[in-house]
Amino acid sequence: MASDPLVTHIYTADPSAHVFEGKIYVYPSHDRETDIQFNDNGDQYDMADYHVLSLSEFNGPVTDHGVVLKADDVPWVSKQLWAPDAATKNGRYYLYFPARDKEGIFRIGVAESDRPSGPFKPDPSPIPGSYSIDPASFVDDDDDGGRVYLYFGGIWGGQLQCWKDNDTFDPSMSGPQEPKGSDVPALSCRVARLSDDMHGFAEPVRQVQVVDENGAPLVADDHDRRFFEAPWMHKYKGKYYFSYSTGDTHYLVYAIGDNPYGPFTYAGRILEPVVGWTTHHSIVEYKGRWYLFYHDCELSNGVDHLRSVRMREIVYDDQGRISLAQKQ
Ligand code: FUB
Repeated sequence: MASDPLVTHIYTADPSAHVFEGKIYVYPSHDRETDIQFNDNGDQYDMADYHVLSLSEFNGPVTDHGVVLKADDVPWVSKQLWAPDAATKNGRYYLYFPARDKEGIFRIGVAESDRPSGPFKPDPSPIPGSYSIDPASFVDDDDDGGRVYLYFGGIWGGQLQCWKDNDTFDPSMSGPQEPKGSDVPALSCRVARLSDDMHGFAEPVRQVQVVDENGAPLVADDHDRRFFEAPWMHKYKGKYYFSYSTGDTHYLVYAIGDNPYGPFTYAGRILEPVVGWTTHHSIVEYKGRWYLFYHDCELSNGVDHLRSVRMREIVYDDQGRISLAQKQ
């Protein structure tokens, strides 16, 4: 049971939803028509700008705030504005976005605005030490006064497999290459706390580990459960929920931990495969209910790079397990 697309006048994907100023703001990718053939490198996802959407109620009217940032306005970008996210601090708003730099390497940039609907002014260079794709911000309501973290990473076209020790890039590992073998640990999402000015990392980038019910790290061959791309972090009843896409098996899954760095114990699936190759999501609480934002390709009749963002309610059971609400 899919909801209606949030908007149908443009294609949108990779929704990052947050509650800002009493409304839900959604920061999606803006998919566009292209004649680039589908490949494992993701060249067909050739997006050139971002829009921001907002809404005040589940299944209510959605406002498109128009173009808030263009690739042409970012000095370091060559192409492919992929999945963005946003965060706020001290009344300022920050858009985090991945794109290929002039060497074809995915980096993560930041752009700033005085309002959640943009427009956003980009920094002239990507975040130092950033790489790969799919940034997801998380503001922790902890005792330390709201530390902000940025999760990121994606394998295959997202180039995570090309990076060793945060600073060595091996372009020969582009495409669908990842470690193989029954006991080789899976590649993992990255995380770093953001600096107070929100424009850089405050610490070295770390790996996020997902373990099974016995505490063993998930292995690379465990395609049904291992991290592929599209990380998201949210907190529910004091626990940290790390969720992500399994990529080539097309699930949205989650794992639970006791702090923002993990380890996180694999806990199950949130969403079964949708129409289209990619699946990407966010989870947000709004007016006491919880919502999943995701995308599929139903509106484009299955064209993988023309996706539409949708929204569904989720619920938690007594053990904190997530499922889709029966009544939507
Ligand atoms: O939209 C381009 C890429 O497709 C995203 O970065 C991935 O998460 C996948 O949704």
